[in-house]
Amino acid sequence: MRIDVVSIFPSFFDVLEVSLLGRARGSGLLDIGVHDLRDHTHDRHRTVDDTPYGGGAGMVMKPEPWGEALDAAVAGRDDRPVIVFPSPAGERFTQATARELSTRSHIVFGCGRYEGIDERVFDYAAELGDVRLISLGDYVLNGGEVAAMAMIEAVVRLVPGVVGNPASLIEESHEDGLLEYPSYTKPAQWRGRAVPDVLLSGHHGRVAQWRRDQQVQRTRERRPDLLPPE
Ligand code: 6GU
Repeated sequence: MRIDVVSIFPSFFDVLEVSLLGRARGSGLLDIGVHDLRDHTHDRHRTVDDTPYGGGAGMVMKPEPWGEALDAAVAGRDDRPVIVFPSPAGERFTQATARELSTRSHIVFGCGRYEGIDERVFDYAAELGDVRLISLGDYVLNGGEVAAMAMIEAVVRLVPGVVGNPASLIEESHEDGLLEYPSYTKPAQWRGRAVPDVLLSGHHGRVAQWRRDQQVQRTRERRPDLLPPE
């Protein structure tokens, strides 16, 4: 998988060198390019934004640097990319979105500031790839960088070979529509707190039933919106 990121804060993405993603990059499963939007400006001040036509608060990102940066992000490739613009005004990002994106060979993330990018950029981007505006949730971040990072991690760990044990991908929260069951390890007693007896019983059927019950109970308490209406 190839990922290109366009941002005015390219150093945010230095952290992609470490951990799971760093290993994926080292192993050749993942190739990431980070592009500084300001490298595609041509004025002395490297200007990326301007006041909005029609007035109003805040600044809007200018189209010309975005056009050049997106051209650079797709240059030399013959596969049609998906171009993701992280935006609080987008569709919600879910595990299903992550699964879909994990099947693509090339993803471009265009990280704008939350006030917005000139609307014509999205229209132009649709000539280069399949455009998606995607939001992490109903709250506002200053820019798309942190959101893109979260999406990259959620997507890349689903690429075959990136997570060492594929079984750990199947049992986790949101893959079966329920929250994860609680986990315990040794010691069996810790600071007056015991591990539930059923987990020490060695009875696989009862363990499985208990875990399923815990998943349903937790989901009902914490995320009733995930359950079918009663
Ligand atoms: Cl994707 N971007 C911004 N700027 N804020 C957000 C978001 C994205 N998702 C939730 N809040």
